[in-house]
Amino acid sequence: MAIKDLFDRFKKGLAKTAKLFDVRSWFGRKVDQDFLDELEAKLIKSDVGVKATDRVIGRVREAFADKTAGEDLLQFVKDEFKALLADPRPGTLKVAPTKPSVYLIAGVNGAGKTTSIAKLAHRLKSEGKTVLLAACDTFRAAAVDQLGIWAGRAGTDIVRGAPGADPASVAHDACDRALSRGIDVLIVDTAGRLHTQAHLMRELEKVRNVLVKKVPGAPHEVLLVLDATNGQNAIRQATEFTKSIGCTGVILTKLDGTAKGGVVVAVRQTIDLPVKFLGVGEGLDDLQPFDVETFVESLFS
Ligand SMILES: Nc1nc2c(ncn2[C@@H]2O[C@H](COP(=O)(O)OP(=O)(O)OP(=O)(O)O)[C@@H](O)[C@H]2O)c(=O)[nH]1
Ligand SMILES: [Mg+2]
Repeated sequence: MAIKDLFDRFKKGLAKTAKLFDVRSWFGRKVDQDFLDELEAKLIKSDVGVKATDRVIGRVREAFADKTAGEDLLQFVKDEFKALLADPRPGTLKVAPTKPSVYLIAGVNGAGKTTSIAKLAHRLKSEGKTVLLAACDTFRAAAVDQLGIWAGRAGTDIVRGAPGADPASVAHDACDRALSRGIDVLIVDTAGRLHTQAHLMRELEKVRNVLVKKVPGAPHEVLLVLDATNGQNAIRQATEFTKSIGCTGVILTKLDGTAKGGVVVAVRQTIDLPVKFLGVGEGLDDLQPFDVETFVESLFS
């Protein structure tokens, strides 16, 4: 995708948070206590988190107290955000040396797991890769159907079990099929669950163990899907999920529906997981690889 398209999609997806920040309204104002209080309230509201907010406000006060807000202040705040988001780890998904690469997807109910899988499958297919989906959310028949419909749209194969089947057995069959057909990427969908539901967390560990046993080095990514509209609650979920299944990255969804786009900063600052993708809409093309530069520019556009 061209850089401009990428920027436009981010901009559209982050419009609500950008509107909250409303940088044009800063210009020409004196950087006094009122100004700093307002900026602080906006940062908190965007769910950047208290620590990051304190840092940005402190630094702005130091550098701009009693000056007039303009382009230089905006640039300063953008640079602060870029520093808060900087991550030396690659934003791309790990690719296994031998096929298939296996990605396990987890998260609470309704976070956007199945939709994100469809988008990811679509993206990987457009890169020329073969993709297989495993419908390990056997809890509801409708969940399997939903993934089936998405698989159809994205043009990928799907392995499904009977309703109520053991998710681990579906994972087992999916690994067999991916291995025998030389599939590039296997993506495993799971039922939504709360970290407090011990039996469901054990079920997830069981699925994970099957992947470990069946495919060398798998799962190559354990992606936690977080709903950005949950703001700070999403951070709590991430901490707990990481404890039990060892997540390797985050997909943050529904940024288009919220002014809490700052939660990306909170994810980076409070849980030590790289943000890999952002969901910015319900269409197949609405999953964007996370890029600090584009993200920050869109947030303050
Ligand atoms: N606006 C918007 N909606 C999204 C995005 N991602 C997912 N959704 C919507 O969120 C709802 C739930 O998405 P699912 O993909 O079914 O969520 P899930 O995590 O698989 O849900 P369970 O399997 O029930 O736990 C659907 O209506 C999606 O269309 C996004 O990035 N933006
Ligand atoms: Mg689902």
